[in-house]
Amino acid sequence: MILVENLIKTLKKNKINFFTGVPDSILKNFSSHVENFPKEKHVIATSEGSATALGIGYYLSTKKIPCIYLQNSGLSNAINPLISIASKEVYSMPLFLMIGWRGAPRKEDEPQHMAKGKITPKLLKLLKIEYCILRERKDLNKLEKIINIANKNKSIVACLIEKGTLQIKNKKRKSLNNKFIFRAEFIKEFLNEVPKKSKIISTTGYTSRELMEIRKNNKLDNGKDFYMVGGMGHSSSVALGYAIQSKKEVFCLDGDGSMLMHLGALRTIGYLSNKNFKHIILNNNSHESVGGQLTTAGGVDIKKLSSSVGYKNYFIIKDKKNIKSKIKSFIKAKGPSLLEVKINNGSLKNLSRPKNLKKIKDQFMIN
Ligand SMILES: Cc1ncc(C[n+]2csc(CCOP(=O)(O)OP(=O)(O)O)c2C)c(N)n1
Repeated sequence: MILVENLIKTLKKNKINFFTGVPDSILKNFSSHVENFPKEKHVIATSEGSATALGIGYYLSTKKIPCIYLQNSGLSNAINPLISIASKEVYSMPLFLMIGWRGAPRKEDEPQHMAKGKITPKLLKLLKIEYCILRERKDLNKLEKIINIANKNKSIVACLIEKGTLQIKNKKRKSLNNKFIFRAEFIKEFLNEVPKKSKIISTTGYTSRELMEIRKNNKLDNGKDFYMVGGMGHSSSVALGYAIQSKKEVFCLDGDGSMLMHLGALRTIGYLSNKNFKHIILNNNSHESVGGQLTTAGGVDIKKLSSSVGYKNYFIIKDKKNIKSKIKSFIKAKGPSLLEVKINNGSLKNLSRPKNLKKIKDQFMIN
């Protein structure tokens, strides 16, 4: 166990004062410590690639090492700027990566995390990124050594952190918003209305888990689901790829964090203009699945955004008032259409996780 306060103290002692990244559940106590820092000290990025680039900019501007934090699944988003800009063979820049290690050996985790967890140390070795594993307080010495190496060699270094390692002294309580509808309430209404033969592609985290749970518990079997247990930010592109080749109605159940991660996909959707493409953004202005850290979706006018990239229709649901008729209108309208659902933070308890993934895929692919 390591106290976040001690981790931050060690980083500060070693002149690391700027943090940028994409939130992760393993690092949520760390997030909670840095979340209110001013923008010169902390930036929540939309993707791990952007976080790396922000860190590179910070280094160019200050000559100091940035801390770039991420879940190991996002390491692949970061690899492009890491290798093609920051690596020793290119510009040789000192960067420090703090990586939440999902699927670490001997820790039980979901299949997508086990797959990435197993190769994470190998990937770092391949990328010639020196790393240490932080498990207990004395490992903070290893952290100092790694940072010295980054400084001396102008190189990228990393630490891996497993589930349950980071604890915090002063836990701040998050206030829950109750103004809007809950995700689960919307999903249930939606499943009641969705056409029988439609296809639903749902994003990473609670959205896919709630969709699966609500179907199961209420025996709602209209439409077939494909759960994007990984590949955060890509569910709309998967849905588009399907829709282009099909006459079926295709629905993407997306999150605001996920939408922002690969925002460019929206323009491809608008540009291709498939009538059967229907996009639902469940907007809670946060990364709820990994601890509720804010996204920057709150300041986005999604109506204007969607029309400017070429969507044909925009709908909004904030509460249960007229929800059935609003969902019906959205389903009926010719796409590409976007339905923004303003939701509260708060999810169903004891959610199960999609397990038999190959079976889920096979069932989805049956016409
Ligand atoms: C590439 C990548 N980075 C980070 C994560 C960790 N992660 C899983 S769900 C999630 C939050 C997604 O936020 P949003 O799409 O708004 O959905 P919500 O959790 O609020 O339902 C994050 C950051 C991940 N799975 N993949």
